[in-house]
Amino acid sequence: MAVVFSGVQPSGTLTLGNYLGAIKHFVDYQEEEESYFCIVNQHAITVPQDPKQLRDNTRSLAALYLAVGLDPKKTTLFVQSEVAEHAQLAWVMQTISYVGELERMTQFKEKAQNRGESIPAGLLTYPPLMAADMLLYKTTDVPVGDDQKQHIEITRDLAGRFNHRFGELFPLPKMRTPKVGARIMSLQDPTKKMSKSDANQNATIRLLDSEKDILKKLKRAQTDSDNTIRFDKENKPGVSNLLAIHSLCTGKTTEQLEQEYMGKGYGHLKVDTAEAVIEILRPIQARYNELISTSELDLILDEGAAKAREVASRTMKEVEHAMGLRR
Ligand code: AQP
Repeated sequence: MAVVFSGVQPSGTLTLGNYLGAIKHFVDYQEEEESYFCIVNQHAITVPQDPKQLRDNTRSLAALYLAVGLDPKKTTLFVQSEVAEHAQLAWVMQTISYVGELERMTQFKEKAQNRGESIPAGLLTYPPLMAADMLLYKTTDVPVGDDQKQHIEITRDLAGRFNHRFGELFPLPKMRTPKVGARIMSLQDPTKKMSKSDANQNATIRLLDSEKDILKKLKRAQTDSDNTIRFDKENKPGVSNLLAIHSLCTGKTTEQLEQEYMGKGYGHLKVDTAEAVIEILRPIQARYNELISTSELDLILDEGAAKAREVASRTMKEVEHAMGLRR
């Protein structure tokens, strides 16, 4: 039986990258027998967060999950910190993780940069927490963008290590990335992924941006000086990123777009890409605005946490039995 799990950090308003690379696809996966979509707020606190902002972002992310089409009748939507077993299993996973393998993680190296003596230990132990998230539900499939490859690999290593030492308990989860859109790039530096915590506001399109802002940001997107519209990630990363976004929002292939824009300037591509993004986001924003201040949102999250707890506490008992932590 397939069990699907994925999470998003409430570390800022979601970007078009989070949407096209991950949550857009969650809607298809909710048709599987069992699926869990989590707001991973304990991951978010591995870097400093303002408490009020974190609370607001958590609520906002829950409303966005629903606005893109997740249906609480089909799937379990919940907040990580409301299911205590995540932190419990994360501790167990830390005890079987090696400092060396955690220090080699790209995300750790990037986020720990320039912090001198003040690197939060949670940045290092982020992967065992992420492994716990998936393993608690005996997850088989994880829909994520391709920046998460290393995290899925280490989860598989930890699951295998646990099974080897304490007996077969966890399936090894498989990563599921979309063929196109697995990595949407920054609009200001197209060699870097679009990221919700990017300080440069022009680098990201956020799912709640106004139409005016979307147009402005796309008009300012970095391209190149060669003025031909061609999909070539290596040599033309900015133009290729625009073509990928356009293609994902309209359903046209990048080859069709190359034909359509032959002989036209970058300005045309930018404006049309903005229109395509606005079209995709319009119904999501409308639904979001209906949901954000309703108590229905809290009810859904309460019920989701209760459902998740049932499964998570069962797994945690099995883990503790296997390890000799229960009398
Ligand atoms: N640029 C991207 N293109 C495609 N997919 C992406 N994802 C993130 N950025 C892109 C996917 O979105 C999901 C949720 O990500 P996350 O919240 O767990 O954290 P992240 O990957 O670290 O995303 P951000 O936006 O870069 O957050 P910050 O800035 O807080 O670190 C994941 O499935 C991810 O692959």
